[in-house]
Amino acid sequence: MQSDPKDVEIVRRLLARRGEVVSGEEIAIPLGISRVALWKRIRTLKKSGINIKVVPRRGYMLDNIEHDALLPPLVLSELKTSEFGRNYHYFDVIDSTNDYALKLLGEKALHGTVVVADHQTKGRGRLSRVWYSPPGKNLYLSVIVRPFVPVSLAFRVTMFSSCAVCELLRELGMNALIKWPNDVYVSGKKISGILTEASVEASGNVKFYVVGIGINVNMAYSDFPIDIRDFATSVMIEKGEPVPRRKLFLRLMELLEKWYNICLINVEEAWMYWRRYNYTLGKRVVVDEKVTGEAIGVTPMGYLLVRLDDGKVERVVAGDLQVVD
Ligand code: BT5
Repeated sequence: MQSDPKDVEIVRRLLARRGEVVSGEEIAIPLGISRVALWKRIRTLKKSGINIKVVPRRGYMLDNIEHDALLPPLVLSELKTSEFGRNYHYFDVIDSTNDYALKLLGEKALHGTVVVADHQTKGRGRLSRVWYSPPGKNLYLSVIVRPFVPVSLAFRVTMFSSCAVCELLRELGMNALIKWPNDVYVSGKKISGILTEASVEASGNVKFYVVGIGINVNMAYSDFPIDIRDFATSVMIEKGEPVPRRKLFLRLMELLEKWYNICLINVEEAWMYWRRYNYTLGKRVVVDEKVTGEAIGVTPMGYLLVRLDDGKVERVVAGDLQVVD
């Protein structure tokens, strides 16, 4: 589901005077549409789930807004970014937002296009692992970004996104930390996972990147499957109360845009943030149950440097990492 700019404007005008009755003329005239056309649009917006009240002979009113709804007119009427999220594709249910972005939108899509779903039936992690994606609780989104680095530096795409997620959660008062290569952790548990995928031409040039981000927002402990319950957390668990999902999404768009631009202009600043709020560096780690030692750094390509117990330094390209102390 996408949104017509006029629908977005209708919602914006009602939101600006939230709780007040706004007459049909006050909306229809500036939009250059008739009152009947306005009524038809309002009817469609209501059907899509936006709770606009019709007050006979007086006009329309929006007061009780669902804070978790991610419907396009609600999101777009409040979005403050210049590129990220401006092109917004929303689904109540989809297999995987990354699959849709890679296969169906692909190179036709503008930079910053976002695919969002309330529920994923085949949410994926790396190596086709499952990303648990129940409805109504969390954020699942994929952002399409222009290739600003070659595929060898794709880690920077994961890096700018993890800086954005980390800052988002830190703004909420959580001690969020970035775990190499693609997770954000709070209280030693996974709260967010990022899956960066590139569409590459035969020549090796990147056509576009898709950054898939899953953030656990309003899941309770018992909502998680038993096997990950003790290793995963959510914003609600950490804060002790539910948080409005749309507000979180809107701020995430701003922070993604901010960190993308930082990466373009001064990647060292992004590295500094990434290192400062890192969960991995300086810790004793085990990667893929094979490499054990101290994580001492990350190369510009995103490889983890591990100092083994015999003093040799091993470069780890990818893998599953456990922090052991
Ligand atoms: C990731 O993979 O952490 C990347 C997850 C990316 C998900 C987003 S959602 C939007 C977009 N569309 C998609 O289809 N995917 C992206 P990985 O590092 O492989 O971690 C996967 C592992 O995390 C699983 O094997 C579980 O152990 C654990 N896990 C699964 N669901 C989880 C959840 N909701 N919260 C915390 N941990 C989870």
